[in-house]
Amino acid sequence: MSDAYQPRKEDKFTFGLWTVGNPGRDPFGDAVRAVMSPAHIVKKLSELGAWGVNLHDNDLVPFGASAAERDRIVKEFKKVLADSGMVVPMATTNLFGHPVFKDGAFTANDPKVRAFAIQKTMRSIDLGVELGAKIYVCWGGREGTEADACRDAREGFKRYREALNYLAEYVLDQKYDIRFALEAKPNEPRSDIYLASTGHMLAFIETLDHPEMVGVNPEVAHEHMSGLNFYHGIAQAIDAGKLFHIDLNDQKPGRYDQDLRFGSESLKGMFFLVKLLEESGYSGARHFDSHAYRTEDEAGVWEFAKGSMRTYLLLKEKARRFAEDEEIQAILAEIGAKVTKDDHGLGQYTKDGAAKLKAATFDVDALATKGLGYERLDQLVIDLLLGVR
Ligand code: GLT
Ligand code: MN
Ligand code: MN
Repeated sequence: MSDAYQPRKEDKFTFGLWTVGNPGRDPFGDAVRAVMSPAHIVKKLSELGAWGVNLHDNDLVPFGASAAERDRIVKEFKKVLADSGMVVPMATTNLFGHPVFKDGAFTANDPKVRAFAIQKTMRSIDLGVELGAKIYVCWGGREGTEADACRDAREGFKRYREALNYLAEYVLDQKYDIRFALEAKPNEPRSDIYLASTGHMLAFIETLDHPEMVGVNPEVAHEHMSGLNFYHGIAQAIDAGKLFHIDLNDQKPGRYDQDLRFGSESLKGMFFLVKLLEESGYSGARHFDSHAYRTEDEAGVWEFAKGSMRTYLLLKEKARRFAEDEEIQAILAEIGAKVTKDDHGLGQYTKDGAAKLKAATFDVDALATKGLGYERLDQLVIDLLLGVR
């Protein structure tokens, strides 16, 4: 492996404990790999060049553990982190695994379930803060329905909002330095999940009491499940100042949530994504939320982890070459892709200007028949990605 593609801490690559730790269980078959301890995962990932790990409360502390047991586990884990130079930039809560959450957590019909979900989340935020996390991810996997007769969907949003408002007040009250990142998914494990896409999340955030504390954590696979252009979604999140975190993986269109290795399926889309992340000044973690194929043993899991980071760095290098490619850049200048100060040719609105614009004549036929040359441009991108440029 060439050194140029060797991950470094500065690359900010992270993996969830649940990702490389995934033992390969699926709805049709049992685990194919042994469960790895968090300590082993942290050490291995550090050796491979990752920056940190992220976790759900129960990836580290078993459900129902006593306070003393929790404290012992956390103390030992902190030592492992320190010894291996790894950080925990993001934490989250498992609000989907236990049967108590079968009707949702924040949106469940039973108020006791909703209260339990808030209690579990507050404790999980405490844990995250103790480990140094600055981002708290909220993925509402069970916040949805099979039978829409069970509640007015508006009630679902209201409960979701109440929960997030409550948690934001908790964070403020505790003076924690942590922000929320909401993760959308259209379906699975529920038949339909509320707030199905990053776009839905962005709109919902503006209805919260503390929108400034809340952003998004988009996942490649989840937007691709909805047939959406992930690159566009990320651009919108960045434009809104809301890209707090990102889940990198891959997905074939129209299927269940595959959580495939980053870049293993949608190379071109992932190229534009990496280019955007790198050029936008996004400074958060590059988090891989994916897992190795079920065919793999532990060695295959580490190949998966190495491959995820390597592909990101390969695409980053391609983005650099795109920016330095004279022919590509000349075409971009020619077609008006470059952002200029007065890029709409409109300038600031004035009464006079609007009157002139209304009276102006356009050679519409010439504009309509002009070829734009995007075929040539796109082929140059393909040549670049396939290594002949
Ligand atoms: C679960 C889900 C992911 C979320 C994780 C955070 S858990 O694996 O499929 O997309 O990001 O809760
Ligand atoms: Mn995810
Ligand atoms: Mn997923």
